[in-house]
Amino acid sequence: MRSRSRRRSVTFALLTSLPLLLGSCIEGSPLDSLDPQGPAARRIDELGTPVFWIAGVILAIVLGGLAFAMIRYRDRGQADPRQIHGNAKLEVLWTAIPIILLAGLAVPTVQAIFDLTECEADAMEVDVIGHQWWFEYRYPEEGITTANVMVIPAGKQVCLNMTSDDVLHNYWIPKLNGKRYLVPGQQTLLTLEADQPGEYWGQCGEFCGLSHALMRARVRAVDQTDYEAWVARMQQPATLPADGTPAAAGLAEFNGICSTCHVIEGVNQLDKPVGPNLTHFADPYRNVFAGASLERTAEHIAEWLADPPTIKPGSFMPNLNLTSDEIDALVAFLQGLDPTKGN
Ligand code: HEC
Ligand SMILES: [Cu+2]
Repeated sequence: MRSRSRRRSVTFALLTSLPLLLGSCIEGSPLDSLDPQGPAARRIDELGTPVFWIAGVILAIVLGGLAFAMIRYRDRGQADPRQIHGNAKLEVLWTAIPIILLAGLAVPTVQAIFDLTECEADAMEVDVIGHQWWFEYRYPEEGITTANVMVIPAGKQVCLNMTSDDVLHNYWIPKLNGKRYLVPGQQTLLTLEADQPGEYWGQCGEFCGLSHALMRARVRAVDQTDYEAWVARMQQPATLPADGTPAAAGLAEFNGICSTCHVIEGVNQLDKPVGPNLTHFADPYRNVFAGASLERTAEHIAEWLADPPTIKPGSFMPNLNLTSDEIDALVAFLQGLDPTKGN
């Protein structure tokens, strides 16, 4: 009985640690925090790597000593060795070494923590607002409001002023920086800078309710000229459909049902919109939606409109019982909200 239950717990331990072990072999995963792609993430990595090696050497020494003692002095029926108590020299030594090590590590760590909370004077600003379960981005100087995908120029520091509209959230783009809380009623600060143009994935880092796992984020870094072109088109009002097209029927639906929660500039205004700003929903850079959990394809938009809470449990966009004709018209309308197509 005893040995069977022991065997079972060993199997259990092996099986549960196997995925963890294999997970660490994944190459090129988008949320890899050991693959820094910007100065802030690199700063953290440069701190973590030496600590890892120091801790690794200590682990090897301690486990090696333990294994040696277990084998060399195992019970072979020999007589008890001489009993001793305490050794002042050794105890001072193994208290002093960890103190010196920890104090030595604390200096660069505290330094990095303070450096990472500072924005450069010429940094660009973006306000990040957390909502259950999506991130909103506002560019105060440019007058832009968008959601899910934050567009930034590569090679430039972006200073994020962050807060939350409801509960605690946590903004985390592992390849660009560590994570920081979004706190209701408070401002917190984080910097982002990407060395190269590219797509950087993120994830809300604080359990914030039912659809926390589907509260993701994208940062898209682009060349300065592409960034300026994006800003210019985002500052335009929405691209609206021509009369008589299927998309025009979608615009009518929007005005009837959706305009109480969503804003489309050039169509409606709200004091406090509940849902994401949809003005340029189909901009080529805004390739994901619903908390960056879905690719922006016609099929996904149709599934979303049919019943948001089945896709994101607890979603504050209710099932609006739309007919399939209404959904088709709305998909055409939403996919037409592309500022690169012009009015
Ligand atoms: C009661 C408020 C409410 C109404 C009414 C509403 N929505 Fe939403 N909508 C939301 C909220 C909240 C979200 C964010 C959901 C999430 O990501 O968790 C959302 C998300 C969306 C998104 C995804 C946007 C993005 O970029 O992530 C689309 C598209 C959308 N709604 C379209 C519509 C359309 C079309 C209608 C009308 C048929 C509509 N909504 C009606 C509240 C509403
Ligand atoms: Cu969250």
